[in-house]
Amino acid sequence: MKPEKIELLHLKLPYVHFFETSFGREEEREFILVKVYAEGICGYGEVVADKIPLYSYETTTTAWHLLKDFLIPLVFEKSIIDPEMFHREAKRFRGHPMAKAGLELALWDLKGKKQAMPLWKIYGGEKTDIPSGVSVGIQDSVSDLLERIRLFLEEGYQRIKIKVKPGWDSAVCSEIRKAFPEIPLQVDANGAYSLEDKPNLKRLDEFNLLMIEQPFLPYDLWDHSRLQKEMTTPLCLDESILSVESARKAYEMKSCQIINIKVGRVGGIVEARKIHDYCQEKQMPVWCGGMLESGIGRAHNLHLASLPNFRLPNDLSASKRYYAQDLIEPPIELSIKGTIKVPHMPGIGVSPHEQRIEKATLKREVFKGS
Ligand code: OSB
Ligand code: MG
Repeated sequence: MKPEKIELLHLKLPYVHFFETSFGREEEREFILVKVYAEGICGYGEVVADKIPLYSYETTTTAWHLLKDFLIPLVFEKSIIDPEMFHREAKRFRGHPMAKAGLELALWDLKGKKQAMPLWKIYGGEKTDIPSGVSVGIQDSVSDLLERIRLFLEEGYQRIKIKVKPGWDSAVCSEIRKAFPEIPLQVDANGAYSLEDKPNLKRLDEFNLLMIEQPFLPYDLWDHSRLQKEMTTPLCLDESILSVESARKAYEMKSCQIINIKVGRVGGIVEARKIHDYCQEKQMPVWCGGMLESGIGRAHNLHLASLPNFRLPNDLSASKRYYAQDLIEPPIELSIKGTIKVPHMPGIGVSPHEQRIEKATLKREVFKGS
C-alpha cells in the first residue's frame, strides 16, 4: 500500500454556545481535516490547531504550511503509509505537534480500515464505554454557570470541569459546592496564574476538587512542583506535557499527580500511547483531553481513551454539546450512565458526512505523489 493522494480542508464550524477560557471567548472553530487516500480507502485525521495561537503557538495557517511544505512531501517521498514510520520520520522537523498529529491520525484510520479493525483493538484498548465529563467555560454570571452545570448533570455527565482565572475561581467554586456539594468537580486554569497567586490557588484546597489543571504557564514543570508540595489537591498537567520525556520529568519532579493526554498537543497517537504506558508503569492516572473536536477528532479520541490507564472521566462529550450538526452521522451520543460507546466499525468507526464537510470548507488543496 502506498499513499496516492492527500487532501487538506480548512473548515469553520459554529458552536452551539460560546466557549470562554482564561484566553477569551470563542463562537466558532477553525481547523483542518486531513484525508489520505490509498487503494480506494480514505483515512481521516483532524488538526486541532486553532485560528489564533492562544492555547499553543500553532495555528491553522502554520499547520497548513507544515503539512503542505514538509510533512506531505515527506510522506510521498518515502512512500509512508505506516503511522509509526511517519512518527519516526516526522521527528526530523522540530515542533508543530498538531500538524503532525493530524496526518498521523489519518494514517491510523487508513490502517484500521485496510485491516478491517477498529483502532481501539489495534491500540490494545480494553474499555468499550468511555466515562464522559464536560468542560464548562467561563459564563457571564455565576447563576448562568450553575444553570449550565445543572443541565449537563441532567444529561448524565459524570464530572464537571470549569474554566478558572484570577477573579473567577474560589468564590465560584464555593457557589458550585453550595448548589452541588457532592459532584465530581475539577478546574482548569490554562496557565492563567503565577507563583504570586499561590495564596489564591491554595484556597482551592477547600472544595474537594478532583484536580487543578495547568495553573501555571505552558511548558513549566518547576513552579508546578513547588505548588504541588503545598497543596493537597492533585495538580494535573495539560500544556506542560509535550512528550513521554516531559511526562517523565513531571513525574520525577512531582510536578503533578495526573496527566491530561491530548493527541494534538503531543504530536500523535504513537507519543500519546508512550505517555499512557509510562504513566501506567508509574501508577499515575491519565485522562483524555479535548480540543472541541468535530466528530472525526472526537472518534479518534474515543479509541485512545479505551486504553486501561485512562482512569478518570475524559473531556469527551456528545457531538451536540458543541455542534448543532456534527461532521459525522450518526453523531456521538451520551448514554444515561454518562458514557460514550467506542465505535466498533473499522478505523475510526464513524461515517464522515461529506456534504456537511463540503458546506463547512473554506479552502481545499489536493496533493499527489509523483
Ligand atoms: O485546556 O482542556 C483545555 C478546549 C480548547 C483548548 C483547551 C482546552 C479545552 C477544553 C475543552 O477544556 C475540552 C473539550 O471538551 O473538548
Ligand atoms: Mg486544559
